[in-house]
Amino acid sequence: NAMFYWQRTAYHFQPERNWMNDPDGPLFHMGWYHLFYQYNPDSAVWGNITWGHAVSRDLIHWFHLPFAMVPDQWYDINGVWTGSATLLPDGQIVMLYTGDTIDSVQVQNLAYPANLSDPLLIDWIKYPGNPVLVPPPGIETDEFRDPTTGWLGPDGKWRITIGSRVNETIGVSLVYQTTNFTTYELLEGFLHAVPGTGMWECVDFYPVAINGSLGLDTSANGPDTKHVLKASLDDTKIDHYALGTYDPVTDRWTPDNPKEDVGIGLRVDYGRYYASKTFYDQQKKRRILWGWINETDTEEDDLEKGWASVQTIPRAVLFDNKTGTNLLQWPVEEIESLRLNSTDFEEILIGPGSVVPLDIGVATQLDIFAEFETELISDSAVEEYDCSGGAVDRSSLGPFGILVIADQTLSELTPVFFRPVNSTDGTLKTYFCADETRSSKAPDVFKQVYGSTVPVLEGEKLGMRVLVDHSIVESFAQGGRTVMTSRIYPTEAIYGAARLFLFNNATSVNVKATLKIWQLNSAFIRPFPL
Ligand code: DQQ
Repeated sequence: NAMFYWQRTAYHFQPERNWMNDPDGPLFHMGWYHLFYQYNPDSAVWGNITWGHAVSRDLIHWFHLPFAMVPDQWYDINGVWTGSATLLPDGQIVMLYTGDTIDSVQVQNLAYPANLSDPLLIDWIKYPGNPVLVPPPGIETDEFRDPTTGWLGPDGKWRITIGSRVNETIGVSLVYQTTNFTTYELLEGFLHAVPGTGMWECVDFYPVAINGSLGLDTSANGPDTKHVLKASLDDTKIDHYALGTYDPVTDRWTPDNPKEDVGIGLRVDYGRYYASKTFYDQQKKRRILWGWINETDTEEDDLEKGWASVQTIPRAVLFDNKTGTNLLQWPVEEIESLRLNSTDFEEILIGPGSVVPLDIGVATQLDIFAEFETELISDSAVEEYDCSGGAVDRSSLGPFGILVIADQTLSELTPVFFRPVNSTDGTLKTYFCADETRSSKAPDVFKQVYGSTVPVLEGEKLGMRVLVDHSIVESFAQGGRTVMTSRIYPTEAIYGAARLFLFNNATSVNVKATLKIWQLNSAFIRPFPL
């Protein structure tokens, strides 16, 4: 449908047509990155879930391959649902996934590549003894899904964890031990449990180095590591994580800060984002995070368009040893290969209440770096603000930032901005927000203001990086401490009509902005020439 063509992205991963949801089983094998994903081959809405499969040399340009797995067995006939890959030390690849059975029971199944010497891993074999796990006593048969990547304990046994729910509202993650991935022992208790968080989907569990810029293999542990526990909350459709310590003897994980426990504290991404999953890239020694950007338009529109959803640009994940309280997420360096020409702007002055155009030509595919300094020009008040009022809600010290995917007359625009606040508790807080409320004139698009606080340390400038791709905006503050993704549907600010502006809606500060902005090329995402 030509009417929706501009809403396709140019460098985000997406199938050619139909519905996609969670990323599955990401891995690196013989020079190729593999991405599998939840896919409906028949329609642009969820159903008939099959594993789509694509490969890439660089995580940016992709080849679509034949489906890896289709729902064709009694134990997955209602869907080949989400799962994860484990690379064994002897080179084998183990894929564990949830099958929805003929009776709508959630079970875990094992699959493996038919031919490990095929770099494309085209053919997959489902283990004849499937399912390898069925819901244990006390767990609802439809609340047992999304096995993680395995990790090896000091006793030489592998562990996996699977999210669920107990006693109505307690989100939990079960731990199983195995030596062969075909038979398993359920451990008593849980890796972790958090009251009030409901069913945990797509649990992810991995170590991060306390110091250093490298990612860690999923089995790494020790005094120099922390462990991240992430759950996708079925009730709210939000991905939450927390930092903590994992004891491989008791198989318990303890949050660093119980007030910021899984599901009640930090989010992976404060925008349109769900069902994320990491993997360890053994080639470049980094941990890479994928996430599903779900839709903001209606199912009717998706059906008319013939497609729904994209994946984020893969992000490298590290522990933030400056704050000690959060992860850092950053687009993989390979995205820089898409950079074309760049434009620099030095210390552009933006007075209170003003908008400044940035003359960069086409503004639909951008990699924007922006730094902001403020100068107080009148007394600032002590105020309570957060992101919720959006970019029009003026206060002493903010908001200020950029307007992306805006048309010349500002009839459509998406502000991405900072809002520092002298809060009543005596601290200076900084919010990082994205306001979609004026992003589209299309009436049936869900529009929201997103955001959260971002840690800003003594002496740091405020800095954001924003990836713009037609209808997707991925925004990273302070080196990736707080991240949010927007799915917007402009109707005017499209192609050559899309512009970029700076704005300052603070009442008491002048803002000086310094920017470097790259135009980005499109990525090749197309069928493999088999
Ligand atoms: N999507 C899958 C499930 C998972 C959910 C089904 C999360 O395995 O729990 O498509 O989006």
